[in-house]
Amino acid sequence: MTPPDEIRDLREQAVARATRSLVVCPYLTRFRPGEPSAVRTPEARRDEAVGLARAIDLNVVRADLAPLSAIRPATYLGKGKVEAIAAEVKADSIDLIVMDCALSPVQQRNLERSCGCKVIDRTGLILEIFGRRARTAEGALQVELAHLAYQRSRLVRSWTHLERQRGGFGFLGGPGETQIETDRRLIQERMVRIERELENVKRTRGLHRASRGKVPYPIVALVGYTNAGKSTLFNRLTHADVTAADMLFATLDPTMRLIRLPHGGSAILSDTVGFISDLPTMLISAFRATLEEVLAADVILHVRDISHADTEAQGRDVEAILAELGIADHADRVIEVWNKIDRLDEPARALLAAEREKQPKPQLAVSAKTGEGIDRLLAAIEDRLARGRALLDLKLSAADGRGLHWLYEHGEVMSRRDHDGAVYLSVRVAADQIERVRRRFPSAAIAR
Ligand SMILES: Nc1nc2c(ncn2[C@@H]2O[C@H](COP(=O)(O)OP(=O)(O)OP(=O)(O)O)[C@@H](O)[C@H]2O)c(=O)[nH]1
Ligand SMILES: [Mg+2]
Repeated sequence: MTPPDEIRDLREQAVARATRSLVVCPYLTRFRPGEPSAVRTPEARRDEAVGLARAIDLNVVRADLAPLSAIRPATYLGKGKVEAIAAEVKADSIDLIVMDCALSPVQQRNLERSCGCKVIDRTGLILEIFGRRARTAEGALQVELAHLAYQRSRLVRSWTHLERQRGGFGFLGGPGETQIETDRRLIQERMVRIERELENVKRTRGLHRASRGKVPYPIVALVGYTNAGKSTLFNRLTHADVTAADMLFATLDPTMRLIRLPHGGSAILSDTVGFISDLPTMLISAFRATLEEVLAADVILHVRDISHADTEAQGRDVEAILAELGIADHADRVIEVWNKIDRLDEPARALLAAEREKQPKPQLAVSAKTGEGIDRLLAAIEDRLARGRALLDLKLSAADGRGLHWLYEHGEVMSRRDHDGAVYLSVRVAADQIERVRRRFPSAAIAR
């Protein structure tokens, strides 16, 4: 992190900590079948909303549930509830209300008027978090694009300005941030310019990848609900030191590292942004390019916090987002990683084992924290990568240094025996390399 970033972070943190916030979680009391979030309890949703508010250091003074029989077009909440909140705002000197729902611009403005303080909705909050976390030029551009799309959808007086800044959109106010009215045309122009810039960034990155393409490592991608333990697992597998924190959306920008597989092969592991229920669609589309690239991986590890009360709902939310990104057709590439088993006691583990028996999908239970199950996970990754590849048995002269070198470069040497001036190898190669190997080493025979 560069020093100016650090200063900005500290400033934003200080402003946020001084922002007395009220989290309000409206939920419909009528059950709506087919709604994925319906499986969560209102309390669980409230805890998550508080986690989101804390992710940008807001001082959460209270968190209220707001049961509703119907959504009011003007204020979202009913009149009585709005009055009660207005009284709370006064009594507790609240500066900001976080509404854990999607508000229309009119609802937002009306609530602000009635309650006498700023109001943001779930989308606004998530955008703010993403803005804070973006560290790369690409991440910042994608977040800005998403934010502009959000603004365009409202076109009301906004607290943001069109000056480019890394992220912090300044809904909390702060020095140097002016409130200006923006119009559709300005936003549109800015969006077009950002899209062009993103193209450039992508092209440069594409070049990097092209040079990396000479080393044909398979890609293994981590995906999962925010806070599931992706970065912790990334660190465990790569011996790296990526930020892992008990914080929603700790990671935003993709990170890649080489991992070693049990038989000496290598793969590139990528860590990326986590998902959440009701992830704003503008964020999905802004991050689509990055996500799609990550998800073009050979193996996708869907990391789940199996110790979380909402683990099922979280798993389903992630699957829904993957489906939206077109991954559903490639379900055979996905391995579920049931993480945090160290948090389960014996009876819970027994239940989990029984549950795993019933699962049609491949899954492995691990603890990224203690390392339990990690060897099995690596073996499973290796096994999955081996599909579509062949194991060849070869005999080379020990003097054929170049041939040996070529095999180590292009294949995965599973075993080697040196005997009487000859080298016996079992080498795993990609399907499209088999013919090449056979031409070069006519003795090569498919072992399995
Ligand atoms: N007990 C236990 N805690 C874990 C385990 N794996 C991760 N955690 C904790 O869970 C929290 C979230 O971990 P991260 O690795 O940051 O999660 P993430 O999926 O990268 O989260 P985002 O980047 O926010 O999407 C941290 O406090 C970790 O220490 C585990 O196996 N066991
Ligand atoms: Mg992370």
